[in-house]
This record gives sequence, structure tokens and C-alpha cells, in this order.
Amino acid sequence: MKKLNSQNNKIFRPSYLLLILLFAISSSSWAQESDKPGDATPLNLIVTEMSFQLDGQEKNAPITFQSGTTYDLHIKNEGKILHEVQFGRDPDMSSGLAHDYKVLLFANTEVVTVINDTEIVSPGMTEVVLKPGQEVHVLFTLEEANKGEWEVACFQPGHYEAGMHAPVIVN
Ligand SMILES: [Cu+2]
Repeated sequence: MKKLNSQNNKIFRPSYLLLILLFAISSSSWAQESDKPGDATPLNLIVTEMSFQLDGQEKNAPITFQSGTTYDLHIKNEGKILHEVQFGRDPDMSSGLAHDYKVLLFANTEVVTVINDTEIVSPGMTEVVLKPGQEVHVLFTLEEANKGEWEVACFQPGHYEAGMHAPVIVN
């Protein structure tokens, strides 16, 4: 019995946290655009060796986001090895191999990550790491200040150099 209760708590706590956060940021563009995550624009992003591919596009083709629009980005690792998904610009090459972006696209953005129906609110998402077959939903709204040219990449050692990156444009 006790075990069941503690599982219930784990499931419900993140949702409750989300409600509190929505209330707290009710003046932000995210709350104005969309009352609930269900209103978000869905996009499917397939991650594999060594590419990112949006539904209906070529591998590593540019990905465009509209500022002010709330997206539900469904990311799935269809590859055979672990991959990372990081949005940013200016990869740090100081150690020889590319290692994380110096500037992160979501540095000042509230991001909701949904894994197996559990919502995790993470201000300034750095990256998601996906084992083979794993999938997540990432919900976010970018602002006018985010407009410009960005990139999405995997920083598992050698993957960036093997071509695992794609341009990202925020309009
Ligand atoms: Cu990778």
C-alpha cells in the first residue's frame, strides 16, 4: 500500500508543479498563446546515426521555429546507440572534439519535457539524452529575442564531427 502511494505522489507532483508554474508565468507569451500543452503545434524529430530529421524533410535539413508559437517537439532515438539533442550556437572546440554549445537556445526559456506521461519543468533546458528507442516530448515557446540562426547537434564524442548537426532558424 505504502509503495503504491509513493508512486502516485511521484506521478502527480510534476503535474502540480506545472500548474503552479503556469500560474506564476501567466503574463508570459507561452501562457497567452496556449492554455494547455494540448494546444501546441506537434513536430516529429527522428534522431539516428548521424542525423536529425524532421517529418517530411531531408536528413539534417534546416529546422524552422516561429517565435511566439508553442511547439510539442516529439524526439525519438531510432538509432542503435546513445544520442544527445542540444540546441544552441558556437560549439566549444577547445578540447579538440566539439563539446556543447557556448550559447544555448533555451537558456532563458521555460521548457516542459514529458517522458512516459511525467512532466518535468526545466528552465533553460541544456539537452536531452536518449538511449536507443527512447522518446520524449519537449514543449517550448521561443520569443522574439531568440530570432536568428541556431543549430541542433549531438555532442556524444565524435558525432558532431561525423555530421550529426543541423541548422535551426527561429523567425
Ligand atoms: Cu549522436
